[in-house]
Amino acid sequence: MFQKAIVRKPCKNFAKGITTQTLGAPDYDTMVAQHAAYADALKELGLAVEMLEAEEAYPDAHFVEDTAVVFPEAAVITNPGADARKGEEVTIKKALAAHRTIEEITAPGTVDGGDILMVDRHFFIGVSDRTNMEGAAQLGAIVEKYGYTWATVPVAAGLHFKSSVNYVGKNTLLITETFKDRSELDGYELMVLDPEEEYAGNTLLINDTLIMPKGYPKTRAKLETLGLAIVELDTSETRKMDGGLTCLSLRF
Ligand code: CIR
Repeated sequence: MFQKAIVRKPCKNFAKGITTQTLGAPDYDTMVAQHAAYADALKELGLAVEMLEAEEAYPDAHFVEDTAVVFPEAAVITNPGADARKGEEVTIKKALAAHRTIEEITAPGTVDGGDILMVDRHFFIGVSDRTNMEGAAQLGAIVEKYGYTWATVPVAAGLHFKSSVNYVGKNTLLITETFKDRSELDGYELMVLDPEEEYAGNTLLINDTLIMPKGYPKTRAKLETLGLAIVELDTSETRKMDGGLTCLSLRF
């Protein structure tokens, strides 16, 4: 069960972050409102939410998920894969040190938390443009010390592994078609997204509730078969910057 979350207010500069999307310029006031609604949703699900100050020097710093991998025994501070994002982890390390033993990924290893999916005592480690093999091996060695298993998975599409694969409870992974024949996912039920709704793959399981992006009815219908509560949130501005629901928080 998650009890806490760390989030960070988007900075005024957030539209200068990295993006591959061509959905237009995001609006700051709308982003702040959507971000506040996200924090409120986590609070309504019983989490104590710590909202860090905005970081004007780091336009992507509200995507806190990429800067750490947190599990019950420790928090691994990452070395983010994009040069413009290196340094975001400094304030995250301070915040997490109050809650967990700190471990760290060091250069030349790089890891973005968006590539890391923990399911029970297993870590999927996506190897992507942001997470390299060296970073994956460092993270694997750390989690192994604490008794977890791990496997790397190549990220052939999308920014991060969790852009395409997420755990939605009931032994089920919500995945894009690209991942449907990957042996690393054997042992799980696979719920394959409609190609038009791949963005909704980034659905976030908080205890027994699924938080999904608003406006993906085919995915909602599939998720309803799991029998869990579902909350929809508007993520329009986050999406313009290549982000989704998982990226906006660290849960533990
Ligand atoms: C980036 O390209 O790094 C940000 N604009 C988006 C990061 C999204 N993070 C995530 O999916 N975990």
